[in-house]
Amino acid sequence: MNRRPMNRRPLIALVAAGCALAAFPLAAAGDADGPRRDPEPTWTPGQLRFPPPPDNPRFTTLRKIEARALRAAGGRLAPFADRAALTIVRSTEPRCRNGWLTVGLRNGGGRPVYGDLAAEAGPLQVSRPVFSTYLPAAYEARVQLRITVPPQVEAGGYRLRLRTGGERLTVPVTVAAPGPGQDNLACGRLVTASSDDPSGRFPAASVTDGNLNGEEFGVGNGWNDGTASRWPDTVDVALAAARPIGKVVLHTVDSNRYSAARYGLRDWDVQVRTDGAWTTVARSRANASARVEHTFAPVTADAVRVVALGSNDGRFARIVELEVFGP
Ligand SMILES: [Ca+2]
Repeated sequence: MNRRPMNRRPLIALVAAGCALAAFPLAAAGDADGPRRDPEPTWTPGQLRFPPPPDNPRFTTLRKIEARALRAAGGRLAPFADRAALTIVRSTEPRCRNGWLTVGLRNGGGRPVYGDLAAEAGPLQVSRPVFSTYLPAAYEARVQLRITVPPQVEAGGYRLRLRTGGERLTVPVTVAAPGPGQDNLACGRLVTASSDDPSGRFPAASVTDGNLNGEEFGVGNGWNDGTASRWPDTVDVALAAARPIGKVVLHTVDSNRYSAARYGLRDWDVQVRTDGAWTTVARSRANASARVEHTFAPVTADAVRVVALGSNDGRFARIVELEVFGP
């Protein structure tokens, strides 16, 4: 894996927020995994060759939708979301008051089209108010959407409204006051890593920025160590004070291009610091998932450390977010 995204040929146009038309980068002619030919796009229904995922993390993979979803869409463009409702914990630290879901639009018609998906959740904020894409017949386009709770917004019930053409979809969003063990104690806290990639595109501080979007790995969200194929690597999070903790959640890289099973962190220990001494409280071995939750007997600690021992490609430690919770 080359950690630096490569130049891609423009294939599809996408209008991001602000409706500016942008070139849609696609497959590389080759990368560290071996040479790969660009697909020849033929947009005739039934003959479309599926393009590999774009490298640019701002864009989403197109994939063929199921016959059932086609029928449900009634032969038209329709918005969709990957969950029926969303709950966001109103964390003590404002920057971690956000939730994620996958949304998109489906083309249930018989012809390729350009489609717009509008997303609005006032007074909550959405990371992408407009998602617009070329969409072949019988395809869907997906994008990760972040819903952020502004500081002045209190706990309560809100709604995410999705709209494409005349079709609408509403997703209830509950903003909940943090209950026991729900406040992420790592959010916004100081991070210290054993090494950093010199490019500056994998800042260790992004491990506690509340951003869980693996698609932004390599463009500012997620830590990548700077010592290829050398282990262990460590990343420490200093808590505000000594606190009882009982759960640590590690998010490794997992995106359309860089799957956890191929590039994610595989083996690690979780340590906590009490009175200056580090103790191992949890271990992960042979992991292939994007998210791993460790629960352990409550312990009072003022810092948490991940000792990275191996990744699925054997090259680098990659962590998108580290969350720490009380018991
Ligand atoms: Ca992050």
